[in-house]
Amino acid sequence: MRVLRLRRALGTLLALGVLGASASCTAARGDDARGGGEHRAALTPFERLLPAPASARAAGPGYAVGPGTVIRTSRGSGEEVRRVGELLAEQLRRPTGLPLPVVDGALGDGIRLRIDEDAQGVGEEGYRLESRPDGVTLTARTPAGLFHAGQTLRQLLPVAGPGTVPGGEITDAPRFAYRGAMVDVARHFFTVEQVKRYVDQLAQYKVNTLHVHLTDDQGWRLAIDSWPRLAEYGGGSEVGGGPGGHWTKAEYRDLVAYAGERYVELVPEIDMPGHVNAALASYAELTCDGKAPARYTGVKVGFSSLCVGKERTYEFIDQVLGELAELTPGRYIHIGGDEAHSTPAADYASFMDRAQEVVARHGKTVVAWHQLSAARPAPGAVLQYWGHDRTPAAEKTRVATAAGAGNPVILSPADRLYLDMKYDQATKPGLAWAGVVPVKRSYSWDPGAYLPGLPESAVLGVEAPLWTETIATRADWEFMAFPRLLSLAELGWSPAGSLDWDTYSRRLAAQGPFLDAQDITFHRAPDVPWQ
Ligand code: TNX
Repeated sequence: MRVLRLRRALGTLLALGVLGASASCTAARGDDARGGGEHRAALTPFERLLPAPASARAAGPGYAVGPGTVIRTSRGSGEEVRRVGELLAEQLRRPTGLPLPVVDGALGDGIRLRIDEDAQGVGEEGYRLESRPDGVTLTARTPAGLFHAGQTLRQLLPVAGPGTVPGGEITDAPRFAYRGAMVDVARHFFTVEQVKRYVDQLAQYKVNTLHVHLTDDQGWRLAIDSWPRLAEYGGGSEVGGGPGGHWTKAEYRDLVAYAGERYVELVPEIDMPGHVNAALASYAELTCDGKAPARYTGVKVGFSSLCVGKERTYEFIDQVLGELAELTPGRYIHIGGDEAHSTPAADYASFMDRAQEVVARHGKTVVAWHQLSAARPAPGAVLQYWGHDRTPAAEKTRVATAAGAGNPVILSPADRLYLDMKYDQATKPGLAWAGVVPVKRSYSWDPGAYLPGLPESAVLGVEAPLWTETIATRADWEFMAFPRLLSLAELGWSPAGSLDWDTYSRRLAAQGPFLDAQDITFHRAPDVPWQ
């Protein structure tokens, strides 16, 4: 019975061209496929890929990675491709135990990285991977595409030891341009080293954006030269009364560069006009009554506001956002705009008008939480939707209407993609205000047909935020993110036609050993058939 269901699900993928011709798949599966009984056939490496590629066809014998394997980049492709090759070598050395030198010269056996600006069907970020006995060729239009190809290659090899990349061909490209995660380093402080570890985890599943929530009532985490007390004093607190902390500009630059080398763009957020108690505590001149509040270590939201009527407020945001823009090679600056419950609606709208102007003046595109749609989103400003099934229809309509007027949307439904929601009532860390979110629920929805009136073309992509009111350790962070982060990765990358829980859950189960090998703490969710 189970086998039958599996066959049907695999059949759907085959029919959609996701897994290629059935004959070659069966051949590649070999004896496993005939294993029968109540044992499910083991997935072949092509079938196991997560996120599922746009198309894959197993055919013929593959390439055995061994002691003689080299990684080839050609001088003509430039320094950046060389760097992608070096990084791939570094990532493959540990699991394979092989030296994998990176050499100049595209011709010859081995793993070859090549840029072809005319490559078809791969877009800006996609790639082609061809595996034959004489080698594996990765082809892309951009170094980013080659990087993603390398991440696919990692999954085609065994968790440990050398192995054979199965013969065949993959042509792959993402469904959405924006595939993001967010981490809140304000409620609890995390070091740049900890965030870098997350960057590695994201990049490996082709997630290309990391939104960092840098400021909130409980702490200000980034040094700003023109307002030094923000980090020095406002950074010295966190939820629960711990010491907090902040990042220097040098540390932040280092994080930006580290992420950039892995094709992860940082989107920094300074939340305003609410969520600003740490700033008000640091500078009394930012409050309307001139009295600085105490630092805050609780978990309430919506009680603080910048003083909308004061000109000093706008000098403040101009200087802060100016310094932030200067640290940001990426396109976006996130200005929050959520839960401004203590800012009257008219004040909120006039404040957000000016804040959006400031961002534009510093050459960046605004991202804001979808509450901005109730004010006046600037042309091109991106709205991040964080509603859920019980969000009033009128609020959803407002977002869809703004999208129709030219404001692209990032979807972060709280009851699907909020990584701080509990898996079930027994989950120790986490909140449940949007409901509990089992792994299946995080996966089983379609971003292209999610909000009424919001066409797929207006969806920039998806993002999974991790708020940290209840999360203070790396173990809890990873436990909440994994494996639901992989739902996000697949929803963002894979074609709509390949989204299918039955096959996905088996592919996810196959990732277990890879997560274990990297010492990633994850929730062994009961709805996934872990081996
Ligand atoms: C809502 S989502 C918030 C955050 C909280 C989060 C907890 C959003 C834009 N605001 O301030 O941390 O819920 O899940």
